[in-house]
Amino acid sequence: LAAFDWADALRLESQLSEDERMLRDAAHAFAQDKLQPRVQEAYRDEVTDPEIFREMGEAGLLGLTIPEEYGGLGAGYVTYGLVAREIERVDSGYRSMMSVQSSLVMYPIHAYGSDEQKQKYLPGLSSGELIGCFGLTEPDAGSDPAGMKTRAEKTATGYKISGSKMWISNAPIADVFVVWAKSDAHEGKIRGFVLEKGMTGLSAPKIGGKLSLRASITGEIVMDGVEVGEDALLPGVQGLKGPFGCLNRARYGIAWGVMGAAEACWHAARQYGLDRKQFNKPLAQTQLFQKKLADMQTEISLGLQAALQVGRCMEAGTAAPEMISLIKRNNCGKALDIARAARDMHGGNGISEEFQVMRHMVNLETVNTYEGTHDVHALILGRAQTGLQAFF
Ligand code: TGC
Ligand code: FAD
Repeated sequence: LAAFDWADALRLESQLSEDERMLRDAAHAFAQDKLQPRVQEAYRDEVTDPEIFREMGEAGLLGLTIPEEYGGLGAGYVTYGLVAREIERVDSGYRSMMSVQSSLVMYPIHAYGSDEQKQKYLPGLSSGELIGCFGLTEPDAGSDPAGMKTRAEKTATGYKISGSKMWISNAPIADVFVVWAKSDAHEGKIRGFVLEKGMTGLSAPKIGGKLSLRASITGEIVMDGVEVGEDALLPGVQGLKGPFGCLNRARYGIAWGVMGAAEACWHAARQYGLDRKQFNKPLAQTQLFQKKLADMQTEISLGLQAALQVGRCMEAGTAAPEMISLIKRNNCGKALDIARAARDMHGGNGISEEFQVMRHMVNLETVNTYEGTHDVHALILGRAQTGLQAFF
Protein backbone atom coordinates (compact mmCIF):
# COMPACT_ATOMS: atom_id res chain seq x y z
CA LEU A 1 0.00 0.00 0.00
CA ALA A 2 1.08 3.58 -0.66
CA ALA A 3 1.94 6.27 1.87
CA PHE A 4 -0.89 8.40 3.22
CA ASP A 5 -1.04 12.11 2.40
CA TRP A 6 -2.95 13.64 5.34
CA ALA A 7 -3.84 16.77 3.36
CA ASP A 8 -5.18 14.84 0.35
CA ALA A 9 -6.55 11.73 2.01
CA LEU A 10 -8.48 10.36 -0.98
CA ARG A 11 -6.01 11.51 -3.66
CA LEU A 12 -8.17 14.16 -5.27
CA GLU A 13 -5.02 15.39 -6.95
CA SER A 14 -4.63 12.19 -8.94
CA GLN A 15 -8.15 12.58 -10.36
CA LEU A 16 -7.42 15.95 -11.97
CA SER A 17 -6.01 16.60 -15.43
CA GLU A 18 -2.82 18.54 -15.93
CA ASP A 19 -4.77 21.56 -17.25
CA GLU A 20 -7.05 21.49 -14.21
CA ARG A 21 -4.09 21.42 -11.85
CA MET A 22 -2.39 24.23 -13.73
CA LEU A 23 -5.40 26.57 -13.57
CA ARG A 24 -5.95 25.61 -9.94
CA ASP A 25 -2.33 26.50 -9.11
CA ALA A 26 -2.68 29.84 -10.90
CA ALA A 27 -5.85 30.60 -8.91
CA HIS A 28 -4.08 29.60 -5.69
CA ALA A 29 -1.19 31.96 -6.42
CA PHE A 30 -3.61 34.78 -7.33
CA ALA A 31 -5.66 34.29 -4.17
CA GLN A 32 -2.63 34.16 -1.88
CA ASP A 33 -0.72 37.03 -3.57
CA LYS A 34 -3.55 39.45 -4.36
CA LEU A 35 -6.41 38.68 -2.00
CA GLN A 36 -4.93 37.34 1.23
CA PRO A 37 -2.92 40.53 1.97
CA ARG A 38 -6.08 42.69 1.72
CA VAL A 39 -8.73 40.60 3.35
CA GLN A 40 -8.35 41.47 7.02
CA GLU A 41 -8.60 45.20 6.43
CA ALA A 42 -11.41 44.83 3.86
CA TYR A 43 -13.38 42.72 6.29
CA ARG A 44 -12.75 44.97 9.28
CA ASP A 45 -13.67 48.14 7.40
CA GLU A 46 -16.47 46.52 5.36
CA VAL A 47 -14.91 47.80 2.13
CA THR A 48 -14.94 46.13 -1.29
CA ASP A 49 -12.26 47.19 -3.74
CA PRO A 50 -13.84 47.14 -7.26
CA GLU A 51 -10.32 46.79 -8.67
CA ILE A 52 -10.46 43.13 -7.57
CA PHE A 53 -12.79 42.41 -10.51
CA ARG A 54 -10.22 43.74 -12.99
CA GLU A 55 -7.49 41.74 -11.29
CA MET A 56 -9.62 38.60 -11.42
CA GLY A 57 -10.38 39.32 -15.07
CA GLU A 58 -6.71 39.73 -15.87
CA ALA A 59 -5.99 36.43 -14.15
CA GLY A 60 -8.67 34.79 -16.36
CA LEU A 61 -10.90 33.87 -13.42
CA LEU A 62 -14.18 35.46 -14.59
CA GLY A 63 -16.53 33.41 -16.74
CA LEU A 64 -14.09 30.50 -16.93
CA THR A 65 -16.65 28.20 -18.54
CA ILE A 66 -17.73 30.76 -21.18
CA PRO A 67 -16.24 30.17 -24.68
CA GLU A 68 -13.08 32.02 -25.63
CA GLU A 69 -14.83 34.13 -28.31
CA TYR A 70 -16.58 36.00 -25.46
CA GLY A 71 -13.47 36.35 -23.30
CA GLY A 72 -13.84 33.16 -21.24
CA LEU A 73 -11.52 30.18 -21.19
CA GLY A 74 -14.00 27.52 -22.28
CA ALA A 75 -12.86 25.56 -19.21
CA GLY A 76 -14.77 22.69 -17.61
CA TYR A 77 -16.87 22.76 -14.44
CA VAL A 78 -14.25 20.95 -12.38
CA THR A 79 -11.80 23.76 -13.13
CA TYR A 80 -14.46 26.29 -12.11
CA GLY A 81 -14.93 24.43 -8.82
CA LEU A 82 -11.21 24.21 -8.14
CA VAL A 83 -10.88 27.97 -8.66
CA ALA A 84 -13.82 28.68 -6.33
CA ARG A 85 -12.11 26.53 -3.68
CA GLU A 86 -8.88 28.54 -3.96
CA ILE A 87 -10.62 31.92 -3.75
CA GLU A 88 -12.81 30.88 -0.82
CA ARG A 89 -9.75 29.53 1.00
CA VAL A 90 -9.08 33.26 1.51
CA ASP A 91 -12.64 34.54 1.99
CA SER A 92 -16.19 33.55 1.04
CA GLY A 93 -16.89 37.17 0.06
CA TYR A 94 -14.26 37.15 -2.67
CA ARG A 95 -15.61 33.87 -4.03
CA SER A 96 -19.07 35.43 -3.94
CA MET A 97 -17.89 38.33 -6.09
CA MET A 98 -16.43 35.90 -8.62
CA SER A 99 -19.33 33.47 -8.69
CA VAL A 100 -22.02 36.12 -9.08
CA GLN A 101 -20.11 37.62 -12.02
CA SER A 102 -19.45 34.21 -13.63
CA SER A 103 -22.50 32.06 -12.90
CA LEU A 104 -25.24 34.57 -12.27
CA VAL A 105 -24.42 37.33 -14.77
CA MET A 106 -22.21 35.98 -17.56
CA TYR A 107 -23.91 32.58 -17.67
CA PRO A 108 -27.49 33.89 -18.23
CA ILE A 109 -26.33 36.44 -20.80
CA HIS A 110 -24.47 33.67 -22.62
CA ALA A 111 -27.19 31.01 -22.26
CA TYR A 112 -30.32 33.15 -22.69
CA GLY A 113 -29.07 36.36 -24.33
CA SER A 114 -29.23 37.61 -27.92
CA ASP A 115 -26.05 37.86 -30.01
CA GLU A 116 -26.10 41.62 -29.46
CA GLN A 117 -26.34 41.21 -25.68
CA LYS A 118 -23.47 38.70 -25.68
CA GLN A 119 -21.25 41.00 -27.78
CA LYS A 120 -22.17 44.02 -25.71
CA TYR A 121 -21.64 42.66 -22.20
CA LEU A 122 -19.57 39.47 -22.07
CA PRO A 123 -16.11 40.79 -23.02
CA GLY A 124 -16.30 43.60 -20.43
CA LEU A 125 -17.65 41.27 -17.75
CA SER A 126 -14.91 38.77 -18.48
CA SER A 127 -12.14 41.38 -18.19
CA GLY A 128 -13.71 42.82 -15.03
CA GLU A 129 -14.11 46.26 -16.67
CA LEU A 130 -17.83 45.74 -16.05
CA ILE A 131 -19.20 44.48 -12.74
CA GLY A 132 -22.44 42.50 -12.69
CA CYS A 133 -25.14 41.60 -10.17
CA PHE A 134 -28.14 39.25 -10.11
CA GLY A 135 -31.45 40.34 -8.63
CA LEU A 136 -33.87 37.58 -7.70
CA THR A 137 -34.52 37.92 -3.94
CA GLU A 138 -36.96 40.57 -2.74
CA PRO A 139 -37.85 41.87 0.72
CA ASP A 140 -40.93 39.59 0.73
CA ALA A 141 -39.68 36.78 -1.53
CA GLY A 142 -36.52 34.91 -0.50
CA SER A 143 -36.87 31.14 -0.36
CA ASP A 144 -40.02 31.52 -2.43
CA PRO A 145 -38.91 33.55 -5.46
CA ALA A 146 -42.17 32.74 -7.28
CA GLY A 147 -43.75 35.25 -4.85
CA MET A 148 -41.79 38.17 -6.37
CA LYS A 149 -43.60 41.48 -6.81
CA THR A 150 -41.30 43.11 -9.38
CA ARG A 151 -43.27 43.75 -12.57
CA ALA A 152 -42.36 44.50 -16.18
CA GLU A 153 -45.13 46.43 -17.87
CA LYS A 154 -45.21 46.59 -21.69
CA THR A 155 -44.64 50.00 -23.27
CA ALA A 156 -44.67 51.02 -26.93
CA THR A 157 -40.93 50.47 -27.27
CA GLY A 158 -40.08 47.98 -24.52
CA TYR A 159 -40.84 47.63 -20.81
CA LYS A 160 -41.23 49.66 -17.65
CA ILE A 161 -39.85 47.79 -14.64
CA SER A 162 -40.95 48.50 -11.07
CA GLY A 163 -40.08 46.75 -7.82
CA SER A 164 -37.23 46.17 -5.43
CA LYS A 165 -34.64 43.48 -4.84
CA MET A 166 -32.95 42.79 -1.51
CA TRP A 167 -29.61 41.30 -0.43
CA ILE A 168 -27.96 41.61 -3.83
CA SER A 169 -24.22 40.88 -3.99
CA ASN A 170 -22.17 43.51 -5.91
CA ALA A 171 -25.26 45.71 -6.55
CA PRO A 172 -23.94 49.07 -5.26
CA ILE A 173 -20.87 48.89 -7.54
CA ALA A 174 -22.54 47.10 -10.47
CA ASP A 175 -22.64 48.32 -14.06
CA VAL A 176 -24.85 45.48 -15.34
CA PHE A 177 -27.96 44.26 -13.49
CA VAL A 178 -29.57 40.94 -14.44
CA VAL A 179 -33.01 41.23 -12.81
CA TRP A 180 -35.99 38.91 -12.84
CA ALA A 181 -39.53 40.27 -13.06
CA LYS A 182 -43.05 39.07 -13.84
CA SER A 183 -43.92 40.35 -17.29
CA ASP A 184 -47.50 41.25 -18.16
CA ALA A 185 -46.70 40.86 -21.88
CA HIS A 186 -45.78 37.21 -21.23
CA GLU A 187 -48.84 36.09 -19.22
CA GLY A 188 -47.20 37.16 -15.96
CA LYS A 189 -44.30 34.75 -16.47
CA ILE A 190 -40.90 35.49 -14.94
CA ARG A 191 -38.50 37.01 -17.47
CA GLY A 192 -34.91 38.23 -17.22
CA PHE A 193 -33.88 41.80 -18.08
CA VAL A 194 -30.45 43.39 -18.35
CA LEU A 195 -30.39 46.87 -16.84
CA GLU A 196 -27.49 49.29 -16.79
CA LYS A 197 -26.15 51.65 -14.17
CA GLY A 198 -27.36 55.20 -14.72
CA MET A 199 -30.80 54.31 -16.08
CA THR A 200 -33.47 56.70 -14.82
CA GLY A 201 -35.27 55.23 -11.78
CA LEU A 202 -32.57 52.64 -11.03
CA SER A 203 -30.58 52.79 -7.79
CA ALA A 204 -28.68 50.31 -5.65
CA PRO A 205 -28.15 51.48 -2.08
CA LYS A 206 -25.64 49.59 0.04
CA ILE A 207 -26.84 47.43 2.91
CA GLY A 208 -24.57 48.33 5.82
CA GLY A 209 -23.98 46.67 9.16
CA LYS A 210 -23.49 43.12 7.93
CA LEU A 211 -21.71 40.94 10.48
CA SER A 212 -20.89 38.34 7.79
CA LEU A 213 -19.37 38.49 4.30
CA ARG A 214 -18.09 41.97 5.01
CA ALA A 215 -15.47 41.96 2.23
CA SER A 216 -18.23 41.59 -0.39
CA ILE A 217 -20.55 44.53 -0.88
CA THR A 218 -24.31 43.85 -0.78
CA GLY A 219 -27.17 46.15 -1.69
CA GLU A 220 -30.77 46.61 -2.68
CA ILE A 221 -31.91 47.23 -6.24
CA VAL A 222 -34.66 49.82 -6.42
CA MET A 223 -36.50 50.04 -9.76
CA ASP A 224 -38.87 52.96 -9.88
CA GLY A 225 -40.44 52.63 -13.32
CA VAL A 226 -37.16 51.93 -15.15
CA GLU A 227 -37.86 52.19 -18.90
CA VAL A 228 -35.91 49.86 -21.16
CA GLY A 229 -36.12 48.86 -24.80
CA GLU A 230 -37.04 45.43 -26.15
CA ASP A 231 -33.29 44.79 -26.36
CA ALA A 232 -33.06 44.56 -22.53
CA LEU A 233 -35.16 41.37 -22.43
CA LEU A 234 -33.25 38.06 -22.26
CA PRO A 235 -35.03 36.31 -25.13
CA GLY A 236 -33.96 32.72 -24.49
CA VAL A 237 -35.88 31.71 -21.36
CA GLN A 238 -39.05 32.23 -19.40
CA GLY A 239 -40.26 31.03 -16.02
CA LEU A 240 -38.37 30.19 -12.85
CA LYS A 241 -36.13 27.81 -14.74
CA GLY A 242 -34.31 30.94 -16.01
CA PRO A 243 -32.89 32.02 -12.65
CA PHE A 244 -32.62 28.40 -11.48
CA GLY A 245 -30.46 27.51 -14.48
CA CYS A 246 -27.98 30.12 -13.21
CA LEU A 247 -28.34 29.05 -9.60
CA ASN A 248 -27.47 25.46 -10.50
CA ARG A 249 -24.02 26.67 -11.60
CA ALA A 250 -23.47 29.02 -8.67
CA ARG A 251 -24.63 26.48 -6.07
CA TYR A 252 -22.29 23.91 -7.59
CA GLY A 253 -19.36 26.38 -7.30
CA ILE A 254 -20.29 27.08 -3.69
CA ALA A 255 -20.08 23.38 -2.86
CA TRP A 256 -16.40 23.49 -3.88
CA GLY A 257 -15.77 26.95 -2.48
CA VAL A 258 -16.84 26.19 1.07
CA MET A 259 -14.47 23.22 1.12
CA GLY A 260 -11.66 25.75 0.57
CA ALA A 261 -12.82 27.78 3.58
CA ALA A 262 -13.13 24.57 5.61
CA GLU A 263 -9.62 23.44 4.61
CA ALA A 264 -8.20 26.81 5.67
CA CYS A 265 -9.83 26.34 9.10
CA TRP A 266 -8.74 22.70 9.39
CA HIS A 267 -5.11 23.44 8.48
CA ALA A 268 -5.04 26.39 10.87
CA ALA A 269 -6.45 24.29 13.74
CA ARG A 270 -3.93 21.50 13.09
CA GLN A 271 -1.00 23.93 13.08
CA TYR A 272 -2.27 25.69 16.17
CA GLY A 273 -2.58 22.37 17.97
CA LEU A 274 0.99 21.45 17.04
CA ASP A 275 2.39 24.81 18.16
CA ARG A 276 0.44 25.40 21.36
CA LYS A 277 1.28 23.53 24.53
CA GLN A 278 -0.95 23.11 27.57
CA PHE A 279 -0.41 20.65 30.40
CA ASN A 280 3.19 20.25 29.09
CA LYS A 281 2.25 18.82 25.72
CA PRO A 282 0.97 20.04 22.38
CA LEU A 283 -2.82 20.37 22.19
CA ALA A 284 -2.55 18.17 19.08
CA GLN A 285 -1.40 15.34 21.32
CA THR A 286 -4.75 15.09 23.06
CA GLN A 287 -7.42 12.64 22.01
CA LEU A 288 -10.21 15.22 21.78
CA PHE A 289 -8.12 17.46 19.51
CA GLN A 290 -7.19 14.56 17.24
CA LYS A 291 -10.80 13.40 16.99
CA LYS A 292 -11.81 16.87 15.80
CA LEU A 293 -9.01 16.88 13.21
CA ALA A 294 -10.04 13.42 12.02
CA ASP A 295 -13.66 14.57 11.63
CA MET A 296 -12.54 17.62 9.65
CA GLN A 297 -10.31 15.58 7.38
CA THR A 298 -13.08 13.04 6.77
CA GLU A 299 -15.82 15.54 5.96
CA ILE A 300 -13.59 17.63 3.69
CA SER A 301 -12.30 14.59 1.82
CA LEU A 302 -15.83 13.29 1.26
CA GLY A 303 -17.19 16.72 0.38
CA LEU A 304 -14.49 17.26 -2.24
CA GLN A 305 -15.07 13.84 -3.77
CA ALA A 306 -18.79 14.55 -4.01
CA ALA A 307 -18.15 17.93 -5.63
CA LEU A 308 -15.76 16.33 -8.10
CA GLN A 309 -18.31 13.68 -9.05
CA VAL A 310 -21.02 16.29 -9.66
CA GLY A 311 -18.53 18.37 -11.64
CA ARG A 312 -17.74 15.42 -13.88
CA CYS A 313 -21.49 14.86 -14.34
CA MET A 314 -21.94 18.52 -15.27
CA GLU A 315 -19.21 18.19 -17.86
CA ALA A 316 -20.85 15.04 -19.23
CA GLY A 317 -24.32 16.61 -19.21
CA THR A 318 -25.65 14.10 -16.66
CA ALA A 319 -25.94 16.30 -13.53
CA ALA A 320 -29.41 16.68 -11.99
CA PRO A 321 -30.30 19.79 -9.94
CA GLU A 322 -30.94 17.57 -6.90
CA MET A 323 -27.30 16.41 -6.97
CA ILE A 324 -26.33 20.06 -6.69
CA SER A 325 -28.75 20.58 -3.77
CA LEU A 326 -27.16 17.59 -2.02
CA ILE A 327 -23.59 18.91 -2.26
CA LYS A 328 -24.49 22.57 -1.68
CA ARG A 329 -26.38 21.65 1.49
CA ASN A 330 -23.93 19.09 2.81
CA ASN A 331 -20.74 21.00 2.08
CA CYS A 332 -22.02 24.31 3.48
CA GLY A 333 -23.31 22.68 6.65
CA LYS A 334 -20.12 20.69 7.16
CA ALA A 335 -17.88 23.69 6.43
CA LEU A 336 -19.79 25.72 9.02
CA ASP A 337 -19.36 22.95 11.63
CA ILE A 338 -15.65 22.73 10.83
CA ALA A 339 -15.14 26.48 11.10
CA ARG A 340 -16.95 26.54 14.45
CA ALA A 341 -14.79 23.68 15.76
CA ALA A 342 -11.60 25.35 14.49
CA ARG A 343 -12.59 28.56 16.26
CA ASP A 344 -13.02 26.62 19.47
CA MET A 345 -9.70 24.78 19.05
CA HIS A 346 -7.91 28.14 18.88
CA GLY A 347 -9.18 29.05 22.36
CA GLY A 348 -9.20 32.80 23.03
CA ASN A 349 -7.00 33.44 20.00
CA GLY A 350 -9.82 32.02 17.92
CA ILE A 351 -11.81 35.22 18.21
CA SER A 352 -8.96 37.38 16.91
CA GLU A 353 -8.99 38.53 13.27
CA GLU A 354 -5.34 37.54 13.02
CA PHE A 355 -6.17 33.84 13.25
CA GLN A 356 -8.84 34.13 10.52
CA VAL A 357 -11.01 31.19 11.58
CA MET A 358 -13.77 33.29 13.07
CA ARG A 359 -14.05 35.34 9.86
CA HIS A 360 -14.55 32.12 7.91
CA MET A 361 -17.06 30.90 10.49
CA VAL A 362 -19.14 34.05 10.33
CA ASN A 363 -18.96 34.16 6.51
CA LEU A 364 -20.21 30.60 6.27
CA GLU A 365 -23.43 31.61 8.05
CA THR A 366 -24.27 33.58 4.89
CA VAL A 367 -23.12 30.88 2.51
CA ASN A 368 -25.28 28.34 4.33
CA THR A 369 -28.23 30.71 3.77
CA TYR A 370 -27.90 32.17 0.29
CA GLU A 371 -28.56 30.29 -2.95
CA GLY A 372 -31.17 28.24 -1.07
CA THR A 373 -30.93 27.71 2.68
CA HIS A 374 -29.78 24.43 4.24
CA ASP A 375 -33.42 23.57 4.99
CA VAL A 376 -34.73 24.54 1.55
CA HIS A 377 -32.25 22.13 -0.05
CA ALA A 378 -33.44 19.44 2.40
CA LEU A 379 -36.98 20.03 1.12
CA ILE A 380 -35.80 19.78 -2.50
CA LEU A 381 -34.20 16.41 -1.67
CA GLY A 382 -37.23 15.34 0.36
CA ARG A 383 -39.54 16.12 -2.56
CA ALA A 384 -37.31 14.20 -4.96
CA GLN A 385 -37.46 11.02 -2.90
CA THR A 386 -41.09 11.11 -1.73
CA GLY A 387 -42.78 12.86 -4.64
CA LEU A 388 -44.43 15.11 -2.04
CA GLN A 389 -43.64 18.81 -1.89
CA ALA A 390 -43.50 20.16 1.67
CA PHE A 391 -42.81 23.82 0.89
CA PHE A 392 -46.42 24.91 1.40
P1 TGC B 1 -40.77 24.55 -8.68
O1 TGC B 1 -42.22 24.27 -8.92
O2 TGC B 1 -39.92 23.56 -8.00
O3 TGC B 1 -40.09 24.95 -10.07
C1 TGC B 1 -40.57 26.01 -10.88
C2 TGC B 1 -39.95 25.87 -12.25
O4 TGC B 1 -38.52 25.99 -12.15
C3 TGC B 1 -37.90 24.77 -12.60
N1 TGC B 1 -36.80 24.46 -11.69
C4 TGC B 1 -35.53 24.33 -12.09
N2 TGC B 1 -34.97 24.41 -13.30
C5 TGC B 1 -33.65 24.23 -13.39
N3 TGC B 1 -32.89 23.99 -12.31
C6 TGC B 1 -33.40 23.91 -11.07
N4 TGC B 1 -32.63 23.72 -10.01
C7 TGC B 1 -34.79 24.07 -10.92
N5 TGC B 1 -35.64 24.07 -9.86
C8 TGC B 1 -36.86 24.30 -10.34
C9 TGC B 1 -39.00 23.71 -12.52
O5 TGC B 1 -38.74 22.66 -13.39
C10 TGC B 1 -40.20 24.52 -12.90
O6 TGC B 1 -40.17 24.70 -14.31
P2 TGC B 1 -41.53 24.77 -15.17
O7 TGC B 1 -41.06 24.91 -16.57
O8 TGC B 1 -42.27 23.50 -14.87
O9 TGC B 1 -42.26 25.98 -14.65
O10 TGC B 1 -40.71 25.95 -7.92
P3 TGC B 1 -41.15 26.36 -6.49
O11 TGC B 1 -41.73 27.71 -6.60
O12 TGC B 1 -41.96 25.28 -5.83
O13 TGC B 1 -39.70 26.48 -5.83
C11 TGC B 1 -39.35 25.85 -4.72
C12 TGC B 1 -37.89 26.03 -4.29
C13 TGC B 1 -37.89 26.24 -2.82
C14 TGC B 1 -37.16 24.76 -4.67
C15 TGC B 1 -37.14 27.17 -4.95
O14 TGC B 1 -37.90 28.27 -5.07
C16 TGC B 1 -35.78 27.49 -4.31
O15 TGC B 1 -34.77 26.87 -4.67
N6 TGC B 1 -35.69 28.50 -3.42
C17 TGC B 1 -34.41 29.02 -2.98
C18 TGC B 1 -34.22 30.40 -3.57
C19 TGC B 1 -32.82 30.69 -3.91
O16 TGC B 1 -31.95 29.84 -4.05
N7 TGC B 1 -32.52 31.97 -4.07
C20 TGC B 1 -31.18 32.37 -4.46
C21 TGC B 1 -31.11 33.83 -4.76
S1 TGC B 1 -29.61 34.28 -5.58
C22 TGC B 1 -28.43 34.25 -4.40
O17 TGC B 1 -28.62 33.89 -3.30
C23 TGC B 1 -27.10 34.66 -4.84
S2 TGC B 1 -25.91 34.75 -3.60
C24 TGC B 1 -24.56 34.55 -4.57
C25 TGC B 1 -23.29 34.93 -4.01
O18 TGC B 1 -23.15 36.06 -3.49
O19 TGC B 1 -22.34 34.09 -4.17
P1 FAD C 1 -36.54 33.19 4.27
O1 FAD C 1 -36.96 32.59 2.97
O2 FAD C 1 -37.45 34.18 4.91
O3 FAD C 1 -36.16 32.04 5.28
C1 FAD C 1 -36.03 32.24 6.70
C2 FAD C 1 -35.93 30.86 7.36
O4 FAD C 1 -37.12 30.11 7.09
C3 FAD C 1 -34.76 30.01 6.84
O5 FAD C 1 -34.25 29.24 7.91
C4 FAD C 1 -35.44 29.08 5.84
O6 FAD C 1 -34.73 27.83 5.69
C5 FAD C 1 -36.79 28.86 6.50
N1 FAD C 1 -37.82 28.49 5.53
C6 FAD C 1 -38.24 29.20 4.44
N2 FAD C 1 -39.21 28.53 3.79
C7 FAD C 1 -39.41 27.38 4.47
C8 FAD C 1 -40.27 26.26 4.30
N3 FAD C 1 -41.13 26.19 3.28
N4 FAD C 1 -40.22 25.25 5.20
C9 FAD C 1 -39.34 25.31 6.23
N5 FAD C 1 -38.49 26.33 6.45
C10 FAD C 1 -38.53 27.35 5.58
N6 FAD C 1 -30.17 37.02 -3.52
C11 FAD C 1 -30.09 37.36 -4.84
O7 FAD C 1 -31.09 37.28 -5.57
N7 FAD C 1 -28.92 37.79 -5.38
C12 FAD C 1 -27.79 37.93 -4.65
O8 FAD C 1 -26.73 38.32 -5.18
C13 FAD C 1 -27.84 37.59 -3.24
N8 FAD C 1 -26.74 37.79 -2.46
C14 FAD C 1 -26.86 37.61 -1.10
C15 FAD C 1 -25.80 38.03 -0.27
C16 FAD C 1 -25.95 37.95 1.11
C17 FAD C 1 -24.84 38.44 1.99
C18 FAD C 1 -27.12 37.41 1.67
C19 FAD C 1 -27.28 37.29 3.16
C20 FAD C 1 -28.15 37.00 0.86
C21 FAD C 1 -28.06 37.12 -0.53
N9 FAD C 1 -29.13 36.82 -1.38
C22 FAD C 1 -29.07 37.13 -2.73
C23 FAD C 1 -30.42 36.41 -0.82
C24 FAD C 1 -30.49 34.95 -0.40
O9 FAD C 1 -30.57 34.12 -1.52
C25 FAD C 1 -31.69 34.78 0.53
O10 FAD C 1 -31.35 35.41 1.75
C26 FAD C 1 -32.03 33.33 0.75
O11 FAD C 1 -32.54 32.74 -0.43
C27 FAD C 1 -33.07 33.14 1.88
O12 FAD C 1 -34.15 33.99 1.72
P2 FAD C 1 -34.65 34.94 2.95
O13 FAD C 1 -33.46 35.66 3.45
O14 FAD C 1 -35.81 35.71 2.48
O15 FAD C 1 -35.08 33.92 4.08
